[in-house]
Amino acid sequence: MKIFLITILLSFGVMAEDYETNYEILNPWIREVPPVSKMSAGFVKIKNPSKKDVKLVAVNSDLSKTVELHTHGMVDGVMKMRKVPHINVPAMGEANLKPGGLHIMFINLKKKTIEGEKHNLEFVFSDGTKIKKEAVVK
Ligand SMILES: [Cu+2]
Repeated sequence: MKIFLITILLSFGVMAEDYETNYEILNPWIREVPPVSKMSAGFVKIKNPSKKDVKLVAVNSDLSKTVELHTHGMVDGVMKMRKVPHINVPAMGEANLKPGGLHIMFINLKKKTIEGEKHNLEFVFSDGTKIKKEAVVK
């Protein structure tokens, strides 16, 4: 009986640890743009409950030909976007992609963005984790 209980506790321990490496993709959304627009942006909050820092290295989507990770910054007094190689998601912390800051850039849209429609996004992390999540157009 004792051994049986220990076995159960051990397997719970393993499950808890597995769960901790699951990154949370919260409220992903894509900005609705006029049909003539070739670009749109996406936003999301990513939580990292694990004890290791991780990087968001890519987002895959069939919404556009190219998907990049971008940030905003001042260049000669003008707010400009620029591509970043990855976005850090600190251990026990989060990355917040929001208008005016870090964002997902959809370049050369293949589809129209229509409010309420959903598009599949795949978030790729530096440790090889891939998470699929639907993002809604707003
Ligand atoms: Cu951008």
